[in-house]
Amino acid sequence: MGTVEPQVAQSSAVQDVTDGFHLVIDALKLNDIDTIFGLPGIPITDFTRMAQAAGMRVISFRHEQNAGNAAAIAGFMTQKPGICLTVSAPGFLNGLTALANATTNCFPMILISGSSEREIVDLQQGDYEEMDQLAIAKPLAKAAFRVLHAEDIGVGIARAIRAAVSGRPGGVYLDLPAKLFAQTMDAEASKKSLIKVVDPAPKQIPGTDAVKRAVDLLKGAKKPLIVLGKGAAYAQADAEIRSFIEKTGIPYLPMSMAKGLLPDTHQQCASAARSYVLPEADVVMLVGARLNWLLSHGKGKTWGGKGHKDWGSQKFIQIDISPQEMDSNVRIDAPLVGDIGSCVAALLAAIDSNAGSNWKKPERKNKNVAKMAETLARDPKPMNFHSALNVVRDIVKANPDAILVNEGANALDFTRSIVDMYKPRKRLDVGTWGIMGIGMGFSIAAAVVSGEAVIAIEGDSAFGFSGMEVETLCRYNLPVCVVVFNNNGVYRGTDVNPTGGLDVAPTVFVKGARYDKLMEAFGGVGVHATTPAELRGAMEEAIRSRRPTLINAVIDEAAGTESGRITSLNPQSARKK
Ligand code: ADP
Ligand code: TZD
Repeated sequence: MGTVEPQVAQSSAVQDVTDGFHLVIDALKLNDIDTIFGLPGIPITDFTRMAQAAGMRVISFRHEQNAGNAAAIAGFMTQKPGICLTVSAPGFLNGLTALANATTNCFPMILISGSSEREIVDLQQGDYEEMDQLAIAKPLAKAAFRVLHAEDIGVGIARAIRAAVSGRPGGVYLDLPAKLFAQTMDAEASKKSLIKVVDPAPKQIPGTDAVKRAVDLLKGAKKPLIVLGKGAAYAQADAEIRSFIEKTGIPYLPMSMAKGLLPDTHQQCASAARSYVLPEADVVMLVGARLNWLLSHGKGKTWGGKGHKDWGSQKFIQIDISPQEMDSNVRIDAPLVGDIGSCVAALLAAIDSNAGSNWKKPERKNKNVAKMAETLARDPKPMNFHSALNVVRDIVKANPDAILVNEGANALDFTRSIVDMYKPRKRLDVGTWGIMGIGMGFSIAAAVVSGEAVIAIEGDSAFGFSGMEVETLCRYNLPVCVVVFNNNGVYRGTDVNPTGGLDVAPTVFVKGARYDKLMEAFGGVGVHATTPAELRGAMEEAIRSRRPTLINAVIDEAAGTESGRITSLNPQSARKK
């Protein structure tokens, strides 16, 4: 007994004090954040251990950019900010690309980086991994904060959460200096200092005049069209959006990550007649989609304008939570500022007519669908994008809950147009920047957050940016089936060095590479597939077994085109040859 008593006394004394490590963990948990994507090292290694000990899911990556991409897409899928945790300077910089990409795509995430000693950093005296991270993050993030004192951790986390998810979501940087983690604080006082954020993303109700303006425009329209963007997918107003579209009968075009918000096979889906409906429409309602390059800035030939800068004759209604988005490219005749759920509900209550009935029967669409079916049915040797994607299309149809991650150029464009999606937020891809490298980070987060099977369709170049994370897939035994469309290079594998020198052309990789062996190296399943039948068998088995799988799908190296669908964005010199 004599030896026990002092121990009890000692531990109760320790319990009265907490530290920065535990306060950050408590603040996150208090706000229902249960997962951290990161990579350990000074000064956050113990933090990762303590977070795991406290019951959080800590997913460790091989490179911070992939952890950051995981956090960003977790934010998109759940409306809670995804957390990425890194070490100072180089780890922070590795995570920063993902943070900037999240901000660009309106995904809520928080990049938490440990940082070196302020006194030394600010005097530039050469500390270990010295960098003024806050200053560097600011222009690339929606908001950036630093916490210097343990008693401010509660406020710091609360501000970061609000900044990430309220209004237009985005990436937030939170700088936590090494010394902060070690600071101690009275446990009772520390509890009171934490904040559980109430209503982090408040509804924004549109004005009644703005709703009327939009309804009037729609009622007067002869050929209205709805464009659904990834903001509409993010908003999780799936039922309201579907009701509005079906009640009005208006055809709709889903942007890439809005595919599946309504099934792509829906009779009002105009994807297969995109080049027909955009110039034909007289009123276009944008729902969570920006008129950026992906929509040709709302003008030019795509929209029926004569020259590439000429406006078509459409009038625009735009639903967006960001008032500054309006008029960014062309005039917005009826801006509807608010959250998509509230805006669509208001429109639904105000509209009675079947505004979409003036469109002709969808002959164009049916013709294009028939043409595509013919192309998909061919069985060329070697396999090309179409014959391989015919398989993927069937597998996704049979497994509509599976999440499809997609990157590459041709591998991206063909997958987007060939593979139908059936449910909301099931397609995750390169987004607004067309960034390569999201593949494994998105796949890991999608599997961790949803528990569903993930299918990643990857160009061989695209895969290389995050390929080392197949070890992470194996380590956490995630149900991810990676399909590498291997055509021996960037876009294709047929370029030659014009000098006849020994170096291959800049776009060409090692011929006949076996990406499947990479997965086998870590205990996952690797398959080498040269025919659609082999690909089908391997994908079916991967979905069934839920084991991490990588299928090296050999694609005709001549099949791809330069930059896929966006060849025209490559600058062409005006110099006469
Ligand atoms: P896409 O690339 O699919 O066309 P964008 O990323 O360009 O989509 O556009 C998404 C838009 O959605 C952004 O302008 C953003 O402000 C908006 N947005 C995001 N969440 C909401 C929301 N809950 N309510 C209204 N607008 C939203
Ligand atoms: N670096 C980053 C970060 N993002 C990019 N988008 C690029 C480079 C340029 N790029 C593209 O836009 S697509 C692509 C690159 C390198 C790869 C295309 O080759 P792939 O796909 O093998 O992934 P396909 O199917 O062969 O076209």
